[in-house]
Amino acid sequence: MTIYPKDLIVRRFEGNPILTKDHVPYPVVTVHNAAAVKTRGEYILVFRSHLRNGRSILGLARSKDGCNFTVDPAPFMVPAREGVFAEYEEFGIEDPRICQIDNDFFITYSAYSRHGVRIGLGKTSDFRSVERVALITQADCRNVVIFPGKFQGRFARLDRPHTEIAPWSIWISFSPDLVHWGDSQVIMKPAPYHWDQMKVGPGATPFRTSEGWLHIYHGVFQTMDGAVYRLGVALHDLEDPAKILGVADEWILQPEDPWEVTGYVHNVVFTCGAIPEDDGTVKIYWGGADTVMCMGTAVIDDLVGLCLSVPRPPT
Ligand code: BMA
Repeated sequence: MTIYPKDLIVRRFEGNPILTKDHVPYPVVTVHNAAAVKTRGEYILVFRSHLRNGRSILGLARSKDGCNFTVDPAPFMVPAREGVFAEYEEFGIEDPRICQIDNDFFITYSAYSRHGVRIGLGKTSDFRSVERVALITQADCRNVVIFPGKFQGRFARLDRPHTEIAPWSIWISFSPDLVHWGDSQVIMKPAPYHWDQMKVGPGATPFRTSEGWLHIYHGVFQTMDGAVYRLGVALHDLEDPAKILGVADEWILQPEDPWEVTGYVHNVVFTCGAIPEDDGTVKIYWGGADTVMCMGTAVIDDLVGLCLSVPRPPT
């Protein structure tokens, strides 16, 4: 078994946290759980912020280097005020993910209302305005990440339904058009007496490597001091993403910095976005304690190696 020195897998950026509420030119109390994408030389984060009423909206920040971000003057998305979306976004919108398909960027986000939580699908081509496409789950489902590719003519997504009789697990579903989804099956479950034993959920949008689709997910462990959110990695088959080639036994990131250990919710690192670079590294973005945004880099081959050389069973 390989023993990695502290922080060798994910190297935290020395300028963390990269975004806080002080960077936001409108009133918010948190900046966290950002989707991330790189397009035309620009890094974009679509982040979640709590308002002072406890409900969330989405803001947008831009950067030339992936580390130093400037927040747009106005929020990117606020809960819809009319139509079907208004009814299902009444309590706020949270935890976005971005998937690029051709020249369009599809944003999945959690829509909260008195009916539960379901997932909305938005679409933008320029990150200036966003069009709502559809609500793509029933209640109660969260953490939808869409693969940026097609599999035998169909799109694929990972998601995480809630159920009372089994620990919350990662499922996969397929769609011809991004709106209608089916053929659902569970593919990854928490491992008993393991760092992710309480629940697992999709994290960053998966990205292609030579060995498979790399998915950075979150896992939760319940302690006497509350839940601890950490990040792990799983590798999915390139042709059939329902097939998991390996899930790393060890987490790749846990709350350690003061702004990850203490905040709006203690002991949380939670990712909604990672950007693979041409030099073989990946920039991973995560929310710290549901309060700030942080960034770190990892070598993609190291993450793939963890999945394949020290795996735990996926289910
Ligand atoms: C999850 C989601 C995330 C949050 C995490 C830790 O259930 O609500 O948005 O970051 O809990 O509080």
